[in-house]
Amino acid sequence: MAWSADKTEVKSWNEWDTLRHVIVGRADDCHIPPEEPALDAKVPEDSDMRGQWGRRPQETIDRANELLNNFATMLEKRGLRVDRPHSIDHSLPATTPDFHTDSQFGCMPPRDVLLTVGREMLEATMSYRCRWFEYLNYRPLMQQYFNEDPLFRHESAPKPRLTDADYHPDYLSEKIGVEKRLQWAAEKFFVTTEEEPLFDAADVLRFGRDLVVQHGFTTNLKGIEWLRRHFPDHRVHTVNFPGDPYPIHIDATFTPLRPGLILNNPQRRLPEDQRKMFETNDWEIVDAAQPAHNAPPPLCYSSTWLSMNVLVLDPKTVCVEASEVYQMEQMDKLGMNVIPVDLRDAYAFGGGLHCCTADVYRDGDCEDYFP
Ligand code: DAV
Repeated sequence: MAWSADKTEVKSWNEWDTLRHVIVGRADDCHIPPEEPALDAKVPEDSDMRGQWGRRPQETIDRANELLNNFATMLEKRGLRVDRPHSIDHSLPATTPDFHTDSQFGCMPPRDVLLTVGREMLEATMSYRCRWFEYLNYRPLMQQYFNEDPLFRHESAPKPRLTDADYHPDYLSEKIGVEKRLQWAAEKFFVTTEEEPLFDAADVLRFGRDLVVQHGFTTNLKGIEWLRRHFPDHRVHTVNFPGDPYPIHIDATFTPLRPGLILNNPQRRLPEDQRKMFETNDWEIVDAAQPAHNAPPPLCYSSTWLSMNVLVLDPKTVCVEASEVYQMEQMDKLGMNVIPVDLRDAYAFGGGLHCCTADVYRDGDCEDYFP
């Protein structure tokens, strides 16, 4: 049955079928959280974020909200339904019997927290203490979907304890240096241990029957095993991108655009031994274009490769950040219609166009692309 704007239905099996209903994050009350193990490991040693924490400056929050609101309005004008989270108070500390941190993170980006697989939305465990309660920003929407869609499955992965046993202390010593980090990443020695299942939703890409999951700082092997047991009808594949010294989230590294075509970050190429399922099914993996910028904007956790963090609206249409001229040009050559979206001043809040959204409904069903 065709999608209708008057009826809430949760369903999305992949990253590219026609998007009808989406969540767009908000920058409200976003904080730079205090130091904690897994977050520290992600912040480069020369970053302007070292040693800073507290509420983000109001003018940056206002500017990011302006861009996110414009993005939401543009999507609505194209006929999509757009929902927004309800910000909790992120200045409050997060305390459990196992840990304490003095502030939280924000209600950006939703892609990190919510994983939509078919008729289910799954709240990820998360692996940063400051993000432990982040799902609360989305609970009003989850309740609404639960009330309005009789087939919606609202799930939450087991909350992790996040004691010190979850983190390798080696990663926390100052000035490890990029070379050492690259070596550790190649050896699959990450900041998180295998104490308990951990994953962020943004480490997972959905290809119908297949889920491709990055093993890195924010997702450990137990987290991937948990996903495998949780989705018994799926094949779950573990991937690594050894060229990334700060491996969190797959969506600035590996970007499917449509069946048969994936962009791969040329500094973080998928190793040969992990390409088989794509190659034997005639999927093309092409190097993404270079980012247009030499450095991320101020107070930003992410790398310049947010250039390839795009939102696919349908297999022929893609939203690309408006300053990413090389990425837009490449999309055009690949036969995509490009919608430029101004978002760079919101990057600091946790990412680009894919990050700042979460799927609620895409057309299409669960297909087997790798038979
Ligand atoms: O390249 O810094 C950013 C991913 C955000 N979800 C990077 C990864």
